[in-house]
Amino acid sequence: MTDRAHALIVIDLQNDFCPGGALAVEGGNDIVAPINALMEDFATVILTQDWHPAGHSSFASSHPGAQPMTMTEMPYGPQVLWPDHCVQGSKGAAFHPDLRTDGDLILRKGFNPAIDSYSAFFENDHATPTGLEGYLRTRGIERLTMVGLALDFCVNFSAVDGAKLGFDVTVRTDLSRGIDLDGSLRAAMDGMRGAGVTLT
Ligand code: VGL
Ligand code: ZN
Repeated sequence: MTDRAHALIVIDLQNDFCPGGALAVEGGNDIVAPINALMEDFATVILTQDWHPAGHSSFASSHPGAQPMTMTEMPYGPQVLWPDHCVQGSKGAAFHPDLRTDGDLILRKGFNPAIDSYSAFFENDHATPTGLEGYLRTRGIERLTMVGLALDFCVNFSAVDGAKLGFDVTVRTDLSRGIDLDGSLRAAMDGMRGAGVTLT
């Protein structure tokens, strides 16, 4: 029997995060087929899509002289400056062509020009909600399994926020891949564990 209170959240499985993309995560392609298969086991499937306007404040190109993969200080705190990626409507922002996209909800995030949004629940100010919490609660969903890209950024922040909000969160690390910027993967695993996320 499918557990109606348990949703699968597939994070940012988009061309720009896969090999050949602007912010490619090693092995990103390998998780597409098994994630498609996993969808069969869930009554509710949600996909998130990183969805930035051109010139987004998280792009190094928007900060004169800044190099990608360096840090800056934003009004809401420290922020990694990324290569331009997942620009709204671009091929890079599209889902991996082999990914099943017939899920229940596609949640776009990162569209606010001034704030990045790693988490599916809150923008990077940790205060502006995306509305996902309300969607899940009004549908009676209590348990979340998360998979996708990148394990140390959007999967990590989504999992920790979900756990903080009281959802029972499992991250399938075998169906996720990380960027690993300056030890970010290790820190993310420790942070998720500390927040009560189950890592498998
Ligand atoms: C992501 C960096 C920038 C992610 C999104 O999906 O993990 N990482 N934007
Ligand atoms: Zn992004």
